[in-house]
Amino acid sequence: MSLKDTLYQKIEAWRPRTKKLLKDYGDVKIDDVTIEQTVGGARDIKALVTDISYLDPQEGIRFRDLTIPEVMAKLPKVPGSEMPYVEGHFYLLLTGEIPTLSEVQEVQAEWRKRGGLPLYVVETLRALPRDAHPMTMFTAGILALQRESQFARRYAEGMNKNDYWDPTYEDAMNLMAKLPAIAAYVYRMKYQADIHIAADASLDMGGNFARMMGVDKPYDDVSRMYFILHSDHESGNVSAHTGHLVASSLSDVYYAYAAAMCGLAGPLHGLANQEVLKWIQNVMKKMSGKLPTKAELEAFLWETLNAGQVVPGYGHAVLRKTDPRYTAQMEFCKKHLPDYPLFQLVNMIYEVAPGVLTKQGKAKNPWPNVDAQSGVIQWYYGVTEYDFYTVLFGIGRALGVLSNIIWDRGLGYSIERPKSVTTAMLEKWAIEAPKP
Ligand code: HAX
Repeated sequence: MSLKDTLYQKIEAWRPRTKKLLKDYGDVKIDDVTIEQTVGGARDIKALVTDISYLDPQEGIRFRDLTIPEVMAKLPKVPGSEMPYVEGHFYLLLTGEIPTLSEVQEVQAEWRKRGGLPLYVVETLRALPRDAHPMTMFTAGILALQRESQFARRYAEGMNKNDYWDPTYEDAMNLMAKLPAIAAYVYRMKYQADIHIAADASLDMGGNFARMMGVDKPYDDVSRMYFILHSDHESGNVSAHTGHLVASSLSDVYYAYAAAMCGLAGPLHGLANQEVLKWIQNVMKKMSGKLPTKAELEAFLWETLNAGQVVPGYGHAVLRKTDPRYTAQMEFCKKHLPDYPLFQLVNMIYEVAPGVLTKQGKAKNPWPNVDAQSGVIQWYYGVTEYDFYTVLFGIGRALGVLSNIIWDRGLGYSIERPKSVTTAMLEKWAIEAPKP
């Protein structure tokens, strides 16, 4: 059965579960909310539903109930490669099932068919000044594609609610197929003398991306790993939540994903991967290229904290241990670039930074997140233009955000509209609350 038919069966089977929860148990309480949560970024409030991934503070991410090592072991691998097909991971996120090789190949064929960039998208990218940030270019390319939206067209014609998922799926597949080409175009236009490399129809997504970037093996595997690791982190992070929120007004996935990318471009979220490399390069510059000692590194970390800045790549709103996405990349580095000085420096930061952050006593989680490790791998394979790194994150994140939006439309989730209150209301409730 095709991916679309499999998905439709699953959506149909799931709909009664959501309907029953709402109809029979809608008034069951699942959470209390404190003033700290309301003022402090809605932290931990259980206000979103997703079955695609779950983030446990101690264990880290599970995709469809599988840990990262389980996903890597179970998904079909590209022949001659260490890493699985990204296409297979998308199938898993969307359906909850490990695909067979032929199911993976079906996704690959679909993306190949849909992957070309219309000329007007290329012209949109070219119209931007060359010193525009790559995330601005990437987002502009996504937004320009909105004119292709089948959802917007069918909605304008008049569409039954039960059918929303169908053109959303089509839009998501088209967008997913084109993202690597938009990203590679931005990269080659901005940093590689504006010389472009065409896709090769025989390659999978990771292989094709490496080819269009112009980076040799094993960058194809680096890309596969990178896209899979960054794909989803449940629904509350800024990019996923933004995608869900914007799509909840029935904006199509082009609008929603462009908005998600505007959120990913923030330094407390996806831009942290470029900030990490910037921070490391700054240390190396101050050390005139030689590796710092642990004591010197500690002094650099305090310098950052005392300047009222954050240590990029450390801390997390949900996690309370080392991010398993950091660990997966560390294992890759241990295998492929164990003696690389930048990797050694990253390891040294891992030894020193948690102690410094703990001593400072502010961060609830002193451990590294995904962004602390990812740039080093890119740098090693020659992608040293670190302001491009968040674009790489943006390609991967689409796998999860788009899967979620398809399911949101399949299950008929409502327009999002949390309630705000005034400061005076909070003060009144604070005084009236029974003393503990
Ligand atoms: N360096 C310095 N201070 C930090 C810190 C860090 N790495 N992490 C947290 N803190 C500070 C916060 O700024 C906050 O300070 P104030 O009380 O002065 O506001 C305090 O510690 C408590 O914060 P928290 O509850 O531990 O963390 P939050 O949930 O508020 O924020 C962040 C989570 C990820 C934004 C935060 O840890 C941070 O800024 N980290 C550095 C940037 C970064 O690596 N971001 C990427 C996160 C992963 C991700 O989304 N990738 O895309």
